[in-house]
Amino acid sequence: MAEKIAQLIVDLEEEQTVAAVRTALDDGTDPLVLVEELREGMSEVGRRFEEKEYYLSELIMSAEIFKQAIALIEPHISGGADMSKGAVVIGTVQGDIHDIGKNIVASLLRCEGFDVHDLGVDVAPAAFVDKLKETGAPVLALSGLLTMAFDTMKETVDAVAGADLRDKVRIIIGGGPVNEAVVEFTGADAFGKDAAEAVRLASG
Ligand code: B12
Repeated sequence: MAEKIAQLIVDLEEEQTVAAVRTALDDGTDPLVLVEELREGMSEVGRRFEEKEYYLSELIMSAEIFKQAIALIEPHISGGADMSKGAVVIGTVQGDIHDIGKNIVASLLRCEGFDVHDLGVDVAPAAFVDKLKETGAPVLALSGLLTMAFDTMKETVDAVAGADLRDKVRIIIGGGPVNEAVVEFTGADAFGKDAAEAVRLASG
């Protein structure tokens, strides 16, 4: 079953993907297995885009299907969470609107008991700082997939420092091209390759 869901999203079968996710949830399938399936499907869509087998319209379509599917799954993974692990502020940095990976990270953090404040996409450095002040969150998670996002990640880290919060907030970053060099460039504390690493890093 699960394998079929990844293939359905790759084939851009909107109704069938949503129906298959619904059925799997009703059958008691672990929601995290379904999230992983969707992620695999999106990775394949990304690969096809890069190989020029798919165009922008297919990307947008797959992202739309992903959003509908994750909206069905999310209540099943956040419902029982006790939020005892502390607060995390998360968002995609300014100038970047990619949010599929960020949403997976937010979902898994919620599932693991974090109180997640998701600011969405194209988030200005000042908005991250305001949310950190409001919530007192000790962890800031920044996502970005565009190379130009590295600059805004750095600006965001600088803004946190400028607000005298740097020693109180652990800043973790991620998104397709992010690596150790980006950690150094931005002044963040660490980067994670996937949502499981995000959970590990947020746990300190
Ligand atoms: C889907 C997609 C889109 C969708 C986005 C839909 C959405 N709602 O997100 C749409 C079609 C809208 C889009 C638009 C654009 N895109 Co685009 N897009 C992609 C694509 C194919 C897949 C990205 C994706 O969702 N991957 C799947 C997720 C699950 O992976 P992920 O994001 O990396 O997240 C995982 C990890 O990185 C990690 N993670 C993520 N965030 C965080 C945060 C923390 C703290 C941690 C620890 C971990 C973590 O965990 C996640 C789960 O495992 C990539 C190509 C690719 N193969 O990556 C191009 C890509 C990122 N896009 C690209 C471009 C250029 C654009 C556009 C500028 C295109 C255009 N000409 O208009 C616009 C961007 C406009 C903007 N201002 O942002 C380029 C970027 C090139 C660059 N180096 O800058 C890429 C690489 C494609 C390419 N090869 O050219 N895109």
